[in-house]
Amino acid sequence: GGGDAEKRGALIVLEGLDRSGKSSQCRALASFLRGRGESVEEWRFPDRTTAIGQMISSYLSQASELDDSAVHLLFAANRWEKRSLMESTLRKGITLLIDRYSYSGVAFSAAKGLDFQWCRTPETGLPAADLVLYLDIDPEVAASRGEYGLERYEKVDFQRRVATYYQAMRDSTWQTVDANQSVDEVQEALREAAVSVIQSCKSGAELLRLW
Ligand code: FDM
Ligand code: MG
Repeated sequence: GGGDAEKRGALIVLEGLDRSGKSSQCRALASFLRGRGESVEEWRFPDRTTAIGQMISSYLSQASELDDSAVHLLFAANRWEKRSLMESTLRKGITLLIDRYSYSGVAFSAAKGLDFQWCRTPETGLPAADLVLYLDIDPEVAASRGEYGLERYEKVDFQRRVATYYQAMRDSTWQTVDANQSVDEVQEALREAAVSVIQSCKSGAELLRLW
């Protein structure tokens, strides 16, 4: 244990169904943490800015078709192409707040009928989240939110299947927050969990790998 590990940032992931409020909660959580003097970067997957991300984005907006397994591997490759930047950022003491990660990768592809274990394999070796904040929302409530249904996976029956695969991946790093509550109540729950995991990463908690 050198000095670097003692000061590393935390890898915090927000997960949940489409329209569960992840993006706005991420933004609010980042500014809260910055207000406490933490260094924080907000990331999201898919990262649509890279060449791989553009293929994914075109697929999601239904402008192109791709084989289910091929697109699964593209989502994973989109994380691998960010792996070294993720690790060096954390080592600088910067906390990463990431909107979706490997858990989305597995849950959405498994919900299409791909084998759950096969889906996990290309994620193996990526940095594991120190904390997964799962925003638990009723798919019907999510569907009633603005602009739902524009992208490929935004259908209630599909999202219900996604939720069952998310449940299958829960481990000790997960905290489930009831996202049917008000925006402020959800934020309150996220803040507590985030502050505490940032502290344990500063005190030397090791960065683990999936899975
Ligand atoms: N999604 C996201 C996947 O299917 N696999 C993945 O690895 C990731 C990160 O892409 F429906 C799905 C989840 C969602 C869609 O995500 C776009 P955003 O958060 O709405 O951009
Ligand atoms: Mg979406």
